[in-house]
Amino acid sequence: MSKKIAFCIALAGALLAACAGHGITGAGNTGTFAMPGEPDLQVTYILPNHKSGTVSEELPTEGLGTVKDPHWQATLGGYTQQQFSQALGFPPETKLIIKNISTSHPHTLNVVGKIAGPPAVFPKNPKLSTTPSGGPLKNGYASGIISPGKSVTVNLEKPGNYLIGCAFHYTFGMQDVFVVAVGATPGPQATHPAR
Ligand SMILES: [Cu+2]
Repeated sequence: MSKKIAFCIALAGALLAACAGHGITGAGNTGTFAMPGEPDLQVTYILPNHKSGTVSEELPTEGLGTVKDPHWQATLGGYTQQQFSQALGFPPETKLIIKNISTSHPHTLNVVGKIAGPPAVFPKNPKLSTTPSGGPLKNGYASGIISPGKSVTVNLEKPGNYLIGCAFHYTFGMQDVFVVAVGATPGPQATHPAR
């Protein structure tokens, strides 16, 4: 066996060990380790990215519309993962892109609260920050101001039902439910955009 082949086998084994040791709950997907018997050789590994998804946002009156969601027993609007406003659903460990599809208004995505289940009752006047909170989607998360056409990325980690809204347009109908759960799917869409 040539030295090169032996090295490759060792590398593959080390990578497998690193992958197996990584588990499915880790937040990071890169790391460094030393090769056995080769203390000067550092190997950096990059595991495949987590699943990704995209949420688009804009005012209901800009085109997304509003939907009376029968499951959540609430009027939802301003956010979609398909075409028109809907409750959002993604599995944990999703790398989520939040895209402002408006051509003229800045928007945000803030987590207003966490609920056990329906009905979704939105607080009247929550204090919603326009300063980015950083960190994963959780109670108190704030995307910060997203300019028209721009995006921010957030990781989904903890399962839950989150009430979300826009810091600028919460009272203009930008209120939604965001479900993070294994097998979560989006809710029914607004049937036509409000203009
Ligand atoms: Cu907004």
